[in-house]
Amino acid sequence: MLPNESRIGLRTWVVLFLVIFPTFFFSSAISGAEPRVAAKKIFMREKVRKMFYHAYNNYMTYAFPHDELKPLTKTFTDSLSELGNLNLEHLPQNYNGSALTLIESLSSLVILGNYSEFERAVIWLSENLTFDVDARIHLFECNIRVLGGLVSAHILATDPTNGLDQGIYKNQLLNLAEDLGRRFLCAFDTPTGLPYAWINLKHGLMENETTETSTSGCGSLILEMGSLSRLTGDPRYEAAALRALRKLWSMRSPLNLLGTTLDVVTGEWLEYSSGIGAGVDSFYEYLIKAHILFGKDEFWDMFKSAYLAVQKYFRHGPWYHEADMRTGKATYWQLTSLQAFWPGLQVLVGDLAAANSSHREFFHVWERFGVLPERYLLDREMLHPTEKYYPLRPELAESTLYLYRATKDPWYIEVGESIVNSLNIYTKVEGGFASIKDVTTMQLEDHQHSFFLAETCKYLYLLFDDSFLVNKNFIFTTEGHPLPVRSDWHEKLPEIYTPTNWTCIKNEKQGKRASAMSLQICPADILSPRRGNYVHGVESICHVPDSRADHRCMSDVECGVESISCRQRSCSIAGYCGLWLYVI
Ligand code: DMJ
Repeated sequence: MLPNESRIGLRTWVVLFLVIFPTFFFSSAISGAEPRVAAKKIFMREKVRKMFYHAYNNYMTYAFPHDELKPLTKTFTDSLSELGNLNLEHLPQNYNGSALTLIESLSSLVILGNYSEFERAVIWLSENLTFDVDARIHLFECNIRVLGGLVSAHILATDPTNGLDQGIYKNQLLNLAEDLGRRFLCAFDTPTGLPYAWINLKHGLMENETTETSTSGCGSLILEMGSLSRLTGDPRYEAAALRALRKLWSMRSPLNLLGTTLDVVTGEWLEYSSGIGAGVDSFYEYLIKAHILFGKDEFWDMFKSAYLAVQKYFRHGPWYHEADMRTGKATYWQLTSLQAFWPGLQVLVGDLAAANSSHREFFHVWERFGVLPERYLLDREMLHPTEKYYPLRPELAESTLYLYRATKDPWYIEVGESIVNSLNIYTKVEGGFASIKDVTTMQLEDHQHSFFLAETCKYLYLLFDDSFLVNKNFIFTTEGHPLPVRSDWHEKLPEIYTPTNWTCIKNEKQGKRASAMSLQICPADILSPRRGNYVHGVESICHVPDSRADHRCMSDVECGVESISCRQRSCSIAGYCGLWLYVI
């Protein structure tokens, strides 16, 4: 059962949050608050400012223009190709970084009012940054960090109220963003429209690239790519992201649940269990934020159904476990650090009671360990044996900010203070802020993630001083980059998806294999050693027999040959075509 707020009507609360709350709350940015709280907020704001510059200056001294800082050894890591790359596969040989942390810091510099440093950064990026690099990148990570960072900073740079010298800025960041967006388009050239998780920035899609991706990987692109389309007038970015999102939504179960991983070529789920954490989190976030940013009912309708399903099947009191999308039955009872963003999302829809109760539980865990461990097994009441780390994540600070802005309850200021103190006690080192490898020993790890500057410091700063938001409506991308809510963006989105005439970069080495659509490589007839005869090659990537109304198969022959592997597809006992039983 949802709390009363939800029954009033979620959309009413979104409107309230965007229209009434800003007027009421922004007027009290710092000065209007009760004097003791106001004094604490100023004190804490300055503490966060120091944190930001300690992280930023060390990055600029020891790591720039490489991607991220290694604060313990005061050196750098060119980590763009490592993001989302758990097995560290296909790392580039000749890549020297893309100033990732600087790009991620741009919007924070504006929020902190440091326009001169912002200008310096813009000039450096426009003169030096290139995406024509032989690096395999994770589309989702590159989208939220680099494309989102550039698009947001471009909007901030063109806003005269931010005090930037308008003579200097000539759309350099937008040009860079557009170049990157064009490179992204190759990833969407699949039979389903669902994008590949990985592309090479220089060569496009690589040979034998994995077809596996995640729900957030397909469903969290619309804010950045939609904004890029609105800013450039080129509808392709928005159309590609929208098509992927629609396809993903069409794959939901009758319970309105989605899984966690899927295949972009076949459009089939690979992992049916999902929750609100890793691999899925920002999918929900982008549905509601896309509705706010682009004003389209379609996003709202998707969000409402998805949100209600989460509350129905994942929620257990203040906790959220995982469930099987097909049955709604609980699978994993785990608290993960990423889930802590959820109360912030609930504030956006006005589900304040639920938001508050979950936020309190996350904060109790923070207090117990000093920070939030990556994964805690709720059913066994113990830390996950290999995920005891805390990589400076922002999610708890993010939810605290949303809850404070919606309630003005000074308790959230205390929560923020506690987060700031923990970060300073446990993670601050001479060379920056280090991740925690193990929350039971507080052993450090030599990595300062770029989202510490893009999100963690930003949300904490805004908690204590939200003057940047006075009289303005922004949504924040999942990486904390602000995008303004503008009435002229509330127009119709392109309904028609036209994948023709795309000018994406193809992998020259691979020629025709750059596109999964062009993988028609199997011979017409294939000899099956199992049967000793020739099997007719159907050459369909995602073939389903259409002779029967329920699209089920009766025999292997009906399933044809899968054109990527040239393997005979087989008909399962349940009557579904797949590759799971026999190999030719
Ligand atoms: C950020 O990169 C984004 O918030 C993403 O959506 C998931 N979380 C990380 C930081 O924890």
